[in-house]
Amino acid sequence: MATAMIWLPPWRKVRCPYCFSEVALSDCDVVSSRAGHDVLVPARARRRLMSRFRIEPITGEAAVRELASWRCPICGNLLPANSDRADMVVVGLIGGGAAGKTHYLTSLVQRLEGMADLQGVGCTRIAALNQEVVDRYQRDYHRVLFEKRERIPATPPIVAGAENRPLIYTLFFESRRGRRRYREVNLVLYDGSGEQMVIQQDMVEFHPYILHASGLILMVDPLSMPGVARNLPPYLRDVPVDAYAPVHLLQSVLTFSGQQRGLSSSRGLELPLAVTIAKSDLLRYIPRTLSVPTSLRRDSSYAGGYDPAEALGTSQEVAELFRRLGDPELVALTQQFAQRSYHAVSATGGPAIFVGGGYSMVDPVRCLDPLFWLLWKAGVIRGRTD
Ligand SMILES: Nc1nc2c(ncn2[C@@H]2O[C@H](COP(=O)(O)OP(=O)(O)OP(=O)(O)O)[C@@H](O)[C@H]2O)c(=O)[nH]1
Ligand SMILES: [Mg+2]
Repeated sequence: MATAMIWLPPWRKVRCPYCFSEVALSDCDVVSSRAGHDVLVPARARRRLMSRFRIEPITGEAAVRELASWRCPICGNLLPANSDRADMVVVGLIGGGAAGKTHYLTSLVQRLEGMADLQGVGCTRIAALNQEVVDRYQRDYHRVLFEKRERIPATPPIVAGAENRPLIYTLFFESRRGRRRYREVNLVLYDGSGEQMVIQQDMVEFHPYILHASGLILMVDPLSMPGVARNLPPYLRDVPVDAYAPVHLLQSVLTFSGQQRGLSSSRGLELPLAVTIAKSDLLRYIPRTLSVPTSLRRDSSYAGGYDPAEALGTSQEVAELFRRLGDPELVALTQQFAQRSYHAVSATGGPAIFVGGGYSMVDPVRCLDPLFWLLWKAGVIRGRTD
């Protein structure tokens, strides 16, 4: 099946994007993605000493015909077929129920697929990991919000025996490093039921991505910000919110991540946190005296590259707003994250219309800001001035 060998350093392991175990590719069967997952090259056939250091890339006609890939020996899921060469960035969306995570994810992917912003930061192509990801994004996200212009239903909790499936996209960057022409980055986007993730035991069992993410995007519902909620007209306050959910979540992240890394929870965590005010369109309905910067209404563009100074300026504006109008306990908790940034996004551009509950138009604002900050932090994209 293979046309060439790749030498891998013996210590090189890849992380499974589903169970987050570290596995050596030499321990993984190469299997077909077709139903039944026939084993094409068993791991044991490669268990001779040298084969631990030489990995056959999955190439060739048979590999394409079978959509061959490595199978994680721990959870049985198929690893991305580019696992021998790609970097992985796991972005975890967190937030309480109805905070706006799923609508945000929908608008984020739609904007990434538009390519103009990705090209601006040096990415030449984006590709969904497989047909399942294409179909699932189209069916559960894009069609509902952008074609039918309806609200996406709440994300169901994961039940025992099931697992949370991320959306995975490969970003291709032109590279002059080494012999490869492209650098590949697997962007793993995780969402989950907010109601479930605030229960500590369920978070650890069903949403392990929260503790294995390269960075987190915390979606904060403006209705959970006291200074916003009390100033909004009642018809926009029709949804009950668990205002304490983000506090609970960050407390859990700090405790468990600290424990995982062997730190005392009082030390700032290095995990990047993008604190993101969701549904920023609602901020238009609060009195002008609360002085929400109008710049937050304008969409951002990265077609000319990523400007860290500009991103920092916007973050400082949002941080100030967050301190003024947000829950003081949450504000203080976010400050425990040594690497943090503040953002305000609108996935829809406006509230759903009263009659029918759908959207007259969907016009997202600033959805790329939190993700591009995380990608910049992870070293995936360069700033214009870096
Ligand atoms: N005004 C406004 N409403 C939004 C926006 N995004 C989401 N909503 C509304 O907020 C509600 C909840 O949004 P979701 O994206 O489903 O929230 P979630 O965080 O995924 O919730 P769970 O799946 O229950 O965890 C929906 O009724 C949306 O219509 C936005 O950008 N602006
Ligand atoms: Mg959801």
